[in-house]
Amino acid sequence: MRKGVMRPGHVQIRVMDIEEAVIHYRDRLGLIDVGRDAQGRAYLKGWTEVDRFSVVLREADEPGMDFMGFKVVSSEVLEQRKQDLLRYGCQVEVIPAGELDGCGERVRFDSPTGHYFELYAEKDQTGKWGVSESNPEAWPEDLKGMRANRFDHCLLYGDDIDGTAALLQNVLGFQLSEQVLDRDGGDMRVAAFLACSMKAHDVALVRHPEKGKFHHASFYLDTWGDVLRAADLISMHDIALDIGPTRHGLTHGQTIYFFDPSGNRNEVFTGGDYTYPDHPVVTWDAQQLGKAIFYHDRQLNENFLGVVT
Ligand code: M3P
Ligand code: FE
Repeated sequence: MRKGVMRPGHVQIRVMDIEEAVIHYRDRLGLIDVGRDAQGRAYLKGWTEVDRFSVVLREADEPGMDFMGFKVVSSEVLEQRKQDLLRYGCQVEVIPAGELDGCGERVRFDSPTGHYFELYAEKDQTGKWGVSESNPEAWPEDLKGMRANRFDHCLLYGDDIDGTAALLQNVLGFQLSEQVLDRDGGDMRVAAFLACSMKAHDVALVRHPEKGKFHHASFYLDTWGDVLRAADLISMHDIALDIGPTRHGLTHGQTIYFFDPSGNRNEVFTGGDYTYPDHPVVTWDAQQLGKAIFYHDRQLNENFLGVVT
């Protein structure tokens, strides 16, 4: 049952050189640069996103993800979910409005995999970028690079993925859309894909010995042609390619993965399945993991599975 959690609203990513990172996320991914804050963090968004920002880059000594934030439908829901999180036993920290420029109060909580998530109800609504709210044209003409249209999901690596999945499902109303089970390992779940919306997933978890690891942040493109065009841009700009263009078995999206200059993995993708509340959980066997991850190659790739920030 849904509990008023609407969508992934932001991710704060650690980068080692903020200027290089802004060039990558703005000019290669094609996100809109919405400015810097007093701490020097850079704010960006996909052009179709109605709120002020969705990606925050923070300069740090090592790459990775600081936190992922979800927008809830109202301040009342924010308060209710905060109480639920406290009752569930999470460590909850309330971060005052304005700590992120243009964002209201945030309720930050930890999770069994060591990732930090946040909920918030308010963020400045600046509207889609480059198109009007009345009689909007199809797209703005002056987008850069891959023309990513929204921040879509994160994939996170950590140890107790059952614990984090249970927290997201039981307290925040996420639905398990897909999973990978190791049939030889007593049906141990090795991956969980979770949706708070109708999408294939809004966050995904993969079992991994270390806590709090970041596998990728993903951005949505319009067409398979745009995924191929992203591959061209990756070559043109000598960006470190991970895998693709290809299709996932899991969620069936058409995808390509690459790295930002600090080594954080990015995905751009299109298509993919959808999740209604009555959909059964789709289950892949770990023996078929190659095909589940890369539907065409059907080969496991050590780099893809092993490199996380
Ligand atoms: C995706 C996606 C695994 C799968 C990744 C899938 C196991 O990133 O967007 O569907 O790493
Ligand atoms: Fe992904």
